[in-house]
Amino acid sequence: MRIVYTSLFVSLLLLMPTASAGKPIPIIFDTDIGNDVDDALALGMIHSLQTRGECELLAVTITKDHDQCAAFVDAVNTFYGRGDVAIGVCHSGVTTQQSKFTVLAAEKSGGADRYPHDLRSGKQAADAASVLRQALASQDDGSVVIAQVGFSTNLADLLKSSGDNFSPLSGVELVRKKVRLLSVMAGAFAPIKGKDHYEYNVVKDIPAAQSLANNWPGPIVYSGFEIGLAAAYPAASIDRDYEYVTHHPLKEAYYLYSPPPHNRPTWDLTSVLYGIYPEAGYFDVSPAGTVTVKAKGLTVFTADENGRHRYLIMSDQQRARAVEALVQLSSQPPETLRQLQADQPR
Ligand SMILES: [Ca+2]
Ligand SMILES: [Ca+2]
Repeated sequence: MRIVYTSLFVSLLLLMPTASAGKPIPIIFDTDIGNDVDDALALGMIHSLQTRGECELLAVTITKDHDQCAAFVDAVNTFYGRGDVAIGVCHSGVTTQQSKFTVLAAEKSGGADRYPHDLRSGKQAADAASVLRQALASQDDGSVVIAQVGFSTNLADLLKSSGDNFSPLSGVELVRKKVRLLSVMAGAFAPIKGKDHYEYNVVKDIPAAQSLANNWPGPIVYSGFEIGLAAAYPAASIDRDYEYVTHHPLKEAYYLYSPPPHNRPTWDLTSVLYGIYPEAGYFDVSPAGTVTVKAKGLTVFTADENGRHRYLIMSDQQRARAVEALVQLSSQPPETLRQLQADQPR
């Protein structure tokens, strides 16, 4: 019996690598949540990773300029038992249209919120740059990972910021001091169907993407469009793996955005996976270099041993392993499962 237990334990250890020895990685999630559903799955992954002791979600900052996004994020965080995570918003005018799925924040079941939350609107949330500064200032030097999976608007604003109540440091100095790694979903580093690809997260705010590439003082690893495209989320999982509650915000968001049998690319999920497990071999990285964001939003990589940028590379073998990890992490039940099952109106 002991042998069986031990081998099970060992295979569980092999299944998911551990991050750093001991301390959970402090992570900030910067997202255009609402524009596509991969942001929602990526947020679910972060909660599962926190449940596993691998990370601690410090804040979620939003680059889609619509008031319902913050309410939706608070609803998802509350679903996972972490409704007090700081949420910051932008006033950028970038992608102001109604999302297909953040409407879930306003959905009722049995006369109450289907997904309880107390942040009712982005109007009640703080400015993202301020939330970022507070989160960074609170952490140990060289410790924080940021996953940026939308536009670079908020991080460009952070770089422009000056000293405040949270820290006397400028934005650039605060980043230099506190951030370990910036894991970004943006750009494209391989042709798509034989052509240059002008990637959405860059194109929607080109000046911010340029500012990030030019002025971010630390390492950036880009997950290009081609990575998430090649590692689609198996839609069968949406119908199979989220049935532990009557209403699941990730499953319902997926259905509202583009329902099964559509296998949605895992763009944003790949940046979270790399951000927490950079050494685990889910991906390879390019040699060091510099990403230049051209006037129309094309991303061009130039190798340079002193460069601060790299981009992800994925083999077929790595893809199978990455997709398995992304499915396991996105669909893992929350710690609050029993309470959710008791609370949800049938
Ligand atoms: Ca809340
Ligand atoms: Ca996104």
